[in-house]
Amino acid sequence: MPSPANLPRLTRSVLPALQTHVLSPRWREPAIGIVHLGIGNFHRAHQALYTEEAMLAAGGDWGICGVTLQGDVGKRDALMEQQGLYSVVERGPDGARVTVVRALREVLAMPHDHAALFGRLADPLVRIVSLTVTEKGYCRDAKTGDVALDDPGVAHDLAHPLAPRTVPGILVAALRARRDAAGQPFTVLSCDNLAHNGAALRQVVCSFARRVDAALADWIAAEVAFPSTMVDRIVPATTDAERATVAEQLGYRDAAPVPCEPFRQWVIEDRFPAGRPAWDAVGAQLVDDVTPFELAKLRMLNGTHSTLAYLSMLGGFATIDAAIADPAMHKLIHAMMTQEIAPTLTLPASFDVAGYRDALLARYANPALKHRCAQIAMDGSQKIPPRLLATIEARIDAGQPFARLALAVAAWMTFLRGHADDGTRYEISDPLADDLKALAASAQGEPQALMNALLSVRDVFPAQLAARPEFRTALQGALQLLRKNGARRAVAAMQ
Ligand code: CS2
Repeated sequence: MPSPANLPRLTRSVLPALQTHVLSPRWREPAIGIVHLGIGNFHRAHQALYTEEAMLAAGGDWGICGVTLQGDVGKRDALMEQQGLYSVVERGPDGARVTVVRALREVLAMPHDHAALFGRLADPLVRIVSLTVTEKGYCRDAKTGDVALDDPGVAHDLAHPLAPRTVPGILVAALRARRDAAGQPFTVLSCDNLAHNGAALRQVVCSFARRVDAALADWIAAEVAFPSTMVDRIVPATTDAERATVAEQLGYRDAAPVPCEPFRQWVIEDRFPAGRPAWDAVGAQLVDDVTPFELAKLRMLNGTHSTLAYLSMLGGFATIDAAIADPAMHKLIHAMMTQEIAPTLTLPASFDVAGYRDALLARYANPALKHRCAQIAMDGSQKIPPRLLATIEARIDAGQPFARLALAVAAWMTFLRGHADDGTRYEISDPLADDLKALAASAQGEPQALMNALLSVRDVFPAQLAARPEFRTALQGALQLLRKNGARRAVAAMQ
């Protein structure tokens, strides 16, 4: 197999030689109609692919300008050297399928490319600004849902509204320019794992705007659409395995391929005053209200993903497929979905919950993906509330047990000690890592002290939930179970 380093680079000039690896040979280079904030693997394996298919199905100038907000000029340069091209490496039980994606036309890196970005955002042909910036990218106050004024980036942007670096700062500056030019606003499309993600982003943006210009905030609230979406595709981080697969199948070097599973789903509230790609023509579901779909996914998939991740970081499973292959873990997750999570969902009669559960378990078991538990374990302070705490609150309100959900939260709390049951150390990657690690260390492994210390973190645990005796009792029991038995035996005991 050729080494990728010795192969010519993937560029648009070699596309004619790759016609068996593109969605269709019929391709017209589109003008840019979408700016996407957060040009990570997930966007490139999900929305960008849907958007290329939509253009192939129904035309339209929906080329994508992707933006990295982390100043990742290496990613920008790697993709721009390929003229925006990259490969999606779909890994299923029956092998790998490589598809070269052409919809990405430009990549910018903030803050370096500030002028280019705002030139794009001012262009009336840009009718959608979409986002995958992960939960922490919203700069959201967990207690109020407004913009977090104590966020250093927000403080900078409020002081320098014409040189923004945060999502709310950039969106407000761009929408102000649209209003001042008497232009039509773009639609703001959140594609992150947050409940009611469009409404959540709208509240952050409007509360930021109100601090800058109340009339602008009123205009945004009245004129700008923030549809919510549910996005789903398991997309691990890129490894050399993807670069090797692309080299083998294409005979060209791709510096930024993206691995993913075969499954994908996109449910979108259909509110696009300035128009949208024909996503509905290529499998996306355009609906009036995405809520049932987003809660099912957030709680059944993301909630059990995080459960598997933290129990595995303690119990020594490196990947999701290895964890779900363990009979006790499989039984725990199956029962958690069936008995504790599914009853909290309000779903259409046509929604086959048992089928959804079984499909998730099969997706987790995909041996080709090697989705690392450490990747899913990142940013727990941002993920635990929407994925697990909201479900627990629903169970308490219904007077129903939630021992497995409590074990998941206890596993995250225990994970913050920084080592597995066998002593193997790992890094904690989380916006609140320093505070969380210090609080966990202060408890010195004592379950009640650990619970009291971490329940005091208001950016994670609302005061009302932290005070509920049912929650404290279940959580303390789970912490004691983990401390006494370790993760694997605790899971076995939880059957
Ligand atoms: C995962 C998600 O890393 C994580 O937190 O739970 O990225 C998950 O793979 C996607 O939401 C699946 O659609």
